[in-house]
Amino acid sequence: MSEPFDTVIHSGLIATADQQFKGDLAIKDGRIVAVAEQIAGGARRIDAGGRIVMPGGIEAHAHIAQESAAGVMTADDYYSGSVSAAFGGNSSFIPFAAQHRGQSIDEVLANYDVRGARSVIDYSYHLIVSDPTEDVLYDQLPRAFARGITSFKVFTTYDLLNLGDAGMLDILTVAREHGAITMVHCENDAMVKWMNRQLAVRGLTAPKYHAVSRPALAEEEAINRAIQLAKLVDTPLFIVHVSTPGGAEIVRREKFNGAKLFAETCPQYLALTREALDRPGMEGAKFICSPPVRDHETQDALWHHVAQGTFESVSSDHAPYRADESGKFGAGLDAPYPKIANGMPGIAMRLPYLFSEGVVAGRITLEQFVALSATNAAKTFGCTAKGRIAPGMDADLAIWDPEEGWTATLADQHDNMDYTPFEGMRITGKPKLVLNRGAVIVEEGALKALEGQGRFFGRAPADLRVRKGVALPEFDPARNFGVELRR
Ligand code: DUC
Ligand code: ZN
Ligand code: ZN
Repeated sequence: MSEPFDTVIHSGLIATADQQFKGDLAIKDGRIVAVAEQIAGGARRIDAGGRIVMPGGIEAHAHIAQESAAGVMTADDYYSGSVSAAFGGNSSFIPFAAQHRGQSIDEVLANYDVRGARSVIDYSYHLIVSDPTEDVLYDQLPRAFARGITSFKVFTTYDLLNLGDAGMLDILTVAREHGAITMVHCENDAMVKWMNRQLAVRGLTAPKYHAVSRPALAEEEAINRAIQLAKLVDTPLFIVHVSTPGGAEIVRREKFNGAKLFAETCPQYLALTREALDRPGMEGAKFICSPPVRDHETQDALWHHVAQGTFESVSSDHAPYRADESGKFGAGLDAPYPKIANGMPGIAMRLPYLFSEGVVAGRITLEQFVALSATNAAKTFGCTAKGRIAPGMDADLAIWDPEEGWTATLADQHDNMDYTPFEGMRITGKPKLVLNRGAVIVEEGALKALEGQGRFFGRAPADLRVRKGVALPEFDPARNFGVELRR
């Protein structure tokens, strides 16, 4: 009789978002086909040796082979970015495909399809929409959606990206018609510009003033506004990179009240403070990201929200700009902070950091770690074959040694960067074996995958089963004008 399984992973502690149990799992043709206490056979048998077997991470926020609005290209392309992600325990990722003003969505996606073809792990895209013309809204976005690109990101700030409230309502309405989820970067543009002017006239332009220029209030105001706009249109919203307790509190309250709302925070807001921006010379520029990293009270409060379920995911927001003229310092080695590229790398550190400071430090459970790493992102972004360990799912898996202690260095990142903001951090726990659709892609610190081995995956609408929405009386036909919400 021919061997029914390609691979059996045995003697592991299988961890899902709901439970952990000792068991085996079997893989055939890239999919999980059995999960049981003991499974015999398998053309290849992998001994997990009691280590954790969990879904491979799904990185839902990364900037890969992406030009910023100012024209600066990220240091990582889909090869280096996906390799770095894989070393960090991820089996798939969803970077952004960014529209710049004047570009059609079809042109954007054609460009990213060429870039994405180099990935070693499975990938999809969130679209960034910066130029919502009639054609984009009613012809191109629906076409992208039909391809399984079911998430559109917008901004409330940056002159070349900010759509304004009315533009955002237009996108939200199109998203509603098609079942897409709108992601939003929330900072009050006028507050940031006003702060920039206050600092500039006083000559305060060193990196540390970046953190001063973007107050918590600016984020909180914009989060609240974006949520109210999405409630008006009654459509799902995802708040990216929440960096403030006030913002997280608004998210928690609105979710509790039923809004179709999802959110993430990122390791940098849990791990770093604005003191990092005050390092000597221009070192602080390495820690410039928006919204900015803040203070210890913020870290404690955000960890509390992570543990209490305010956030679906902890995402890296990997935005790799090297600390040279190709990245951070395109405007000069002593550029004022508003001209320094925004963002920091971290795709390989997201899961080790979250495991170490979350699970090992006792802040979250192993099940929460799985949910925050993969399962919730799969539900939110419609990755229907990923993020869970169950028969029929893609065999996207990571085997973790929960005890290995190590110190983070640039070499561990396997990216194209010249620094890691996590340099020197002590970490407990490491992904030892990572699989994507049954193929081993990283094993004991060695890359096993080939360039281009990853596949594009289309996605479904968000899982809204526990997000019913908030019915507005203005759109209740029985009470008002029989008005049905349309574009
Ligand atoms: N927003 C992001 O999501 N990433 C990098 C910079 C930014 O402003
Ligand atoms: Zn952003
Ligand atoms: Zn980002």
